[in-house]
Amino acid sequence: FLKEPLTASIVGCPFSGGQPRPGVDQGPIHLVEAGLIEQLSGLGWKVQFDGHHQFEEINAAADPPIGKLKNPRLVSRVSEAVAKAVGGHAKKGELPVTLGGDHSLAMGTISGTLEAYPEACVVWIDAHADINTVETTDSGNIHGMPVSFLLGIGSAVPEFSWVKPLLKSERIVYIGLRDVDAGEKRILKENNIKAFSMHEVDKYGIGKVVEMALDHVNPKRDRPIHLSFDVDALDPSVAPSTGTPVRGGLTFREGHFICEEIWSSGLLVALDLMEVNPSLADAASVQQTVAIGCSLVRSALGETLL
Ligand code: B3U
Ligand code: MN
Ligand code: MN
Repeated sequence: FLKEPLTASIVGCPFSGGQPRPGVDQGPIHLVEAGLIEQLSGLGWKVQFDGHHQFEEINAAADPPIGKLKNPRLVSRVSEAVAKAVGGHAKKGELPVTLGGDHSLAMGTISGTLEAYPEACVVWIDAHADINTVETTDSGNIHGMPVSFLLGIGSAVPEFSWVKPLLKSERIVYIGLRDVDAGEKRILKENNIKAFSMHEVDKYGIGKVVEMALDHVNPKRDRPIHLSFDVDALDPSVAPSTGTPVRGGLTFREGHFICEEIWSSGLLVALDLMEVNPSLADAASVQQTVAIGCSLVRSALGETLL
């Protein structure tokens, strides 16, 4: 699906409005400062990056909650802008690589991908399901909700009417889950959404889990793949600098293996690397998390394959 010369378009999204902890907006800045652009060029990619998105002008001065949802107007406008950016790159046959920022941005990235590739499927790597609806959210943090908006489940919020329910429940699969709210478990069940929790990773091993995940969303291996990677899917000992770390996550190799398998499928059309928060944890942990973020992106773009 990608055009030659292989081009990665970096969509830097310094945004934190989908959750309450400041600092996640600095994630993309740290990833780029750590040398990600040069590293991808070094792999032979043409890399486009003309600075991080500036969301300041999208300043929702008065943005009171809508129901429980926090910063709804801001999150909506920012993710709409991201959808346009990602969709534009994807339509040109480039690979959009979105650096978060919090995971509410995936409402934008996946909308953009589905605009360009309606038949695409989503592989969502996360400790969390991020599928709360207006009805089920307890926190009101929209980074815990993007999947429900993309599926069009739960009651509609007029502010988010630009998000088209283009994602079918059989076209998304999760790997890494271990902190899923009761309401989310019900939604996953009711909508028959396939999810491989850490329990399945332990039981079958990551190789089998990735194979089963792709068999589900992409049985003929002919659909474009959007990989949305929340760094909190990794164990906190591996990636400590993130807003909501949960024990018992993916190892360094399991995380990389997922990226390598998706790359070797030849079907990757969009990548998100989300929730790196450099203001949480000590300097060494920040450096470790940023380095792993870069390394996951490189793996998804073909580094580790011989
Ligand atoms: N499910 C909870 C917690 C959460 C979701 N995503 C993250 N945390 N990172 C919620 O707030 O919806
Ligand atoms: Mn997430
Ligand atoms: Mn998460």
